Amino acid sequence: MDSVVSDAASSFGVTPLLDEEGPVQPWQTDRTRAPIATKIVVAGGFGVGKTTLVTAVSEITPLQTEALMTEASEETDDLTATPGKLTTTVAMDFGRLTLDEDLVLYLFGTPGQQRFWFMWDDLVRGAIGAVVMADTRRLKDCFPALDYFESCGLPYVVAVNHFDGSERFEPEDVREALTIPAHIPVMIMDARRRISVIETLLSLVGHALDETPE
Ligand SMILES: Nc1nc2c(ncn2[C@@H]2O[C@H](COP(=O)(O)OP(=O)(O)OP(=O)(O)O)[C@@H](O)[C@H]2O)c(=O)[nH]1
Ligand SMILES: [Mg+2]
Repeated sequence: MDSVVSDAASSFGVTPLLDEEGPVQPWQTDRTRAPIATKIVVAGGFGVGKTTLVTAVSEITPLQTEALMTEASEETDDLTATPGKLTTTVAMDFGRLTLDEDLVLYLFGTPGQQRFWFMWDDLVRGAIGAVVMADTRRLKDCFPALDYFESCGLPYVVAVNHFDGSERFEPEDVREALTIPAHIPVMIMDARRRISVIETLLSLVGHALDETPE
């Protein structure tokens, strides 16, 4: 792990959780079928559901670097949209998902708060693409992530995490509001539902393949 990340994790008293990998799968030892490992970044504004997404699909106990939020951050961290939120990511989330036995996705969730954005350059290194999460109640929070991936040229998809009780919009409405180009997938999803997250990740993998020169 990157030293910045591990330093940050230890200084916040975060304990990486133990791996629960289960028995070795046949494809893991079959040398003729080496799985392709890919790195995917999950980004978006504060409290949009990045940690929830990684946790929903990871087949290993996800590594989390959550720190309790205190009154000290009251003025910077707006909890209006997520009143039940008690913790925030201070370094990264990490999880793994095997798709189709030959494709392993390593998921790296970014910290949402602006004061931790200096870690993004390290987190995105080697990634094939990014999921930019958005919440329609605070769409502008995803602009920094969109700008970041636009400027570094990393393929991305936009995943609108639909929160219960918030108004439901069509993907095309969100595309227009965020001025997302037509070739970039925009989808409405639920970060808590594994199947919904897998659809989002498959769409990113397909999009990244389309965007990457042969
Ligand atoms: N109703 C609903 N709540 C959600 C959904 N996704 C996440 N939440 C809740 O919203 C809060 C924010 O989730 P997190 O996954 O911690 O958000 P995050 O983007 O990782 O936050 P930071 O790392 O602090 O930026 C938590 O209290 C979740 O339980 C969703 O799809 N629907
Ligand atoms: Mg988080």
